[in-house]
Amino acid sequence: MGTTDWTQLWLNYHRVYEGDGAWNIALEGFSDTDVVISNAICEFRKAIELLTGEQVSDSPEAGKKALTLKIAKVASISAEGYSIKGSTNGIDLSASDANGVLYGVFAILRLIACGKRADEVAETASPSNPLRMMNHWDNMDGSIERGYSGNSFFFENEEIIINDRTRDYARFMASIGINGIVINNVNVKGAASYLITDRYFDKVKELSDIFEGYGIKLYMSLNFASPIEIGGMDTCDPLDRSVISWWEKKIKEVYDNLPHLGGFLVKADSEGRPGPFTYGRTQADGANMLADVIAPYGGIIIWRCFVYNCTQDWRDTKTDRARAGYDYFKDLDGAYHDNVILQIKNGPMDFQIREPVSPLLGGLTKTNQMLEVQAAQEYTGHQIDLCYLIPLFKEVLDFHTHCNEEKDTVADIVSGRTMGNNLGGMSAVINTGNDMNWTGDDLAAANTYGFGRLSFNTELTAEEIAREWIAQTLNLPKKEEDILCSMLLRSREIYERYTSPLGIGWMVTPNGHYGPSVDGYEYSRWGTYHRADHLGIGVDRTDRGTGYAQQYYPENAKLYNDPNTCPEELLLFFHHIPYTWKLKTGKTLIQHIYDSHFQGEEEARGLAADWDSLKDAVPEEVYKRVKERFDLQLDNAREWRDQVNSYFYRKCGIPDEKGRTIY
Ligand code: GCW
Repeated sequence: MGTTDWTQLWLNYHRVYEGDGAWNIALEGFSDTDVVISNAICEFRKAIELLTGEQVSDSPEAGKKALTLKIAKVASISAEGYSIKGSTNGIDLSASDANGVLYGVFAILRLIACGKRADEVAETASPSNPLRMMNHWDNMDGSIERGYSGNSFFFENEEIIINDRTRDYARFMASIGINGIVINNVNVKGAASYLITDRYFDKVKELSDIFEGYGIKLYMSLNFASPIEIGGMDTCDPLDRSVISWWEKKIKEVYDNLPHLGGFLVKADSEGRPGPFTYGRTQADGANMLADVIAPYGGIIIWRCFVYNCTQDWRDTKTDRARAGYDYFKDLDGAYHDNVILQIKNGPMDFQIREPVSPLLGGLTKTNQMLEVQAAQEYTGHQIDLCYLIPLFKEVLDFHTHCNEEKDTVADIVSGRTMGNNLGGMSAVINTGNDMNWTGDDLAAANTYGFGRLSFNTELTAEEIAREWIAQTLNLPKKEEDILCSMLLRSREIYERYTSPLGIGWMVTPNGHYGPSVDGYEYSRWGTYHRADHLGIGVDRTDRGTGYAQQYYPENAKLYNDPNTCPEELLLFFHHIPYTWKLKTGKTLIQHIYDSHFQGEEEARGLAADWDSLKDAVPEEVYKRVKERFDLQLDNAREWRDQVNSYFYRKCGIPDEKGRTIY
């Protein structure tokens, strides 16, 4: 494999054992004229030689054991699923479609890279979710909103970039089961509005074809105000006949040029983005108009529920940003057309290190839903601080909404199992960029990898995913793998300890969202955050306060409404609690704040020390890059510890029982 000036991430095929075979490929029911099949075979050919020294050849060297990768079409296997079984004769791979073959080949390679011999591989799987998507917040000028890994590898100077790196990116995404990619920022501005015009059709088509070769559909974020911004009209009212006919003409033109386009992602009436509210229309009016126009082409509209009043007055104690998504979208449940999916952030606020699960997930019972999470570490350390987010994603997926007797978890809902619908899934705001290691911090690639694997198989544990990622990326001996795996699994709660407590987020520098600023957002138009006073901290979201807790089904509403039953990690999200309140540990709340911040900073130092212990086990350049970030993380943890502890000590005057220095 030629060297490139970017890493191969988890497709970093390393020698696992010296094989004695020579491989041939046998196809039954599939043809390598299908580009997906051809790419799958090409991947196997390249990887098996690196992994075992064995070659794929029609004329095997003498003395080599003949091995066959038999790829057979079996109609009974679910869509995009596969069944693989190794034996002394080679490997049998069965699938019912080309994506299943591709995912089956990557599964074979993953199992071998993780230590199996070819004759030992065995796995049967089909995707947990119909849609498994990455959302790029990439801008046409090459910048990335909330991007911490360099610039966009899709866009530069308002042009679309297509090169070998593009193909590698498609390979990486296919290897983790991603089947949909939104290439541009949901804040569609300037040139991005023209992605649906002949200014960009050729390049978008070229990009779409590369994705198609890896079983991935290309999607674009759409400017709801396109009729105005590129159509020269004076309205984008979704019920205006002239607007509808503009979209009918435009979408026909788009699909004439981009026949395989998956559809559009839409952020409307949110943070200054245009939308149906401007014309007194509902979110369903907006989504359904676009959905009807795109339906003849098999396209879908993914409509984001991140709608809230971002000009609210912080003094208004009844307006609660956490309520907004449910308040705006619950009443329209069932009003959306079949090719609309509502994309819902995991929490009611905005990708904080800890939030309750959005009550809209499962609150909607007659509408297609997708879960949106953020792999980009906007509020969780900017890919400087280590924060393995898969445990957070798992918590959300496993959350019981009580929307249904037996299939009521978020994983059930977004997979379609709860409602029996076939449009749903998971999206991640991706954390990649054109840094040579793709993700800023090499260890942040565990989040990219983990989201993909989890969206394909929601039963995987955070530890299983971590170990898979480590084995394929760094191929460490067991002892060192255990150390790195433990670091990943501890990192989310360590970050939470020095930046929270107990469900309070947002004490972060405004706009940049890295580093502490306890009151940075507290008196802003963006919402209600910690409401700390000299007696206590937290927001009363019970039926005596903002009433947010009542947006959940009764079982959860009751649990959250009472501070004695509310899960302690969310206590201050739902309640205003006195500093002298005794937690389950027997500690007062204020002592917990002091202890958790001292502990968090100590544990961050523990992460850095663990990484130092791996110095001789990982490539030198990887060690150095990650070490630099741990040095920064330690500064950050200390800053958080001291600013948060000092803030609350000065607020309440209650000293630290352990007499530690608080400024
Ligand atoms: O978290 C906020 C971010 C914005 C982002 C917005 C959204 C793309 O600060 O940068 O805009 O959420 O999710 O739309």
